Amino acid sequence: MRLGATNGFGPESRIPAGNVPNDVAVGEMDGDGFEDFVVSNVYPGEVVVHHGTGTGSFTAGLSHVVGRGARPLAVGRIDGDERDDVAVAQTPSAFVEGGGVEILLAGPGGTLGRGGRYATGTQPEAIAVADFDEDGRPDVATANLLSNDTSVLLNIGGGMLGPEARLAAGLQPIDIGSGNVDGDGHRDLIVVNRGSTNGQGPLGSVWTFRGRGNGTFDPALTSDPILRAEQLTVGDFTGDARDDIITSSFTDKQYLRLTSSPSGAPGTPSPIFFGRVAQCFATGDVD
Ligand SMILES: [Ca+2]
Ligand SMILES: [Ca+2]
Ligand SMILES: [Ca+2]
Ligand SMILES: [Ca+2]
Repeated sequence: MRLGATNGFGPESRIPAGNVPNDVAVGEMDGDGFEDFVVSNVYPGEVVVHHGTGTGSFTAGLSHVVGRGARPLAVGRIDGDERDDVAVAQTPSAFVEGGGVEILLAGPGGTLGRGGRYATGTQPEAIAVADFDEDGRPDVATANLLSNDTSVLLNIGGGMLGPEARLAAGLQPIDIGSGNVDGDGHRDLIVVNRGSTNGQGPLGSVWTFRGRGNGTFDPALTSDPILRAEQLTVGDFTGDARDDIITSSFTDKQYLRLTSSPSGAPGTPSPIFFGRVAQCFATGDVD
């Protein structure tokens, strides 16, 4: 971890994680006003909370074991109180064949307690939390690598999710995000699929699903092919109030920007940076 300083970042400090850390998210887990963070560890399948002290240091991790294969996670106020909760995708799963999502509800002091477990498509590889039906309660969506679809699970209140709805999302969807790609105020879903990795099928592409504001989505608008797409991040990079997409082409070793059109369709992938291996990244206000 590096703390932001006046001119860049301070020195690195390392915080021990568990065995095979997979994902990390920042949230406010205990309601004390200081940001905390959570880490998922694939083995033994746990989510670990580190509480911020407000001075840039964090408490030793509080582990909550969820079972094998805790992988992508996201945070949000699932049960509507002042503490962020965790949605963590698991695969393979002890509770459902293929994959699923477990909700961990933050209690007083930021300890995690078990919420519900919900089936998703096979091997949920990425997870997003956003309010798709505009009822003020955050909902959950996953990108399911091996069932070639996305699962949308709407929050039904009381910290619980309803059953999944599936949307076909191309061959091997690998990352998912949410934003407003058409500027209409409704949350949209954005999925990147990597396509065939053995040359026997289609290339990858970015798919945008325009949200209707009620938890359902229009049929996907798809981008031009991308060689071995891997990750995406969503943000308004052009200042036109429509969210755009940056993804990476693992094979071409480059980042691509897709500028959203007024219809919400992903634009033509255009290179913005060449690196050695473009696989994993994020954007933010770094200055
Ligand atoms: Ca806190
Ligand atoms: Ca909560
Ligand atoms: Ca909702
Ligand atoms: Ca929209």
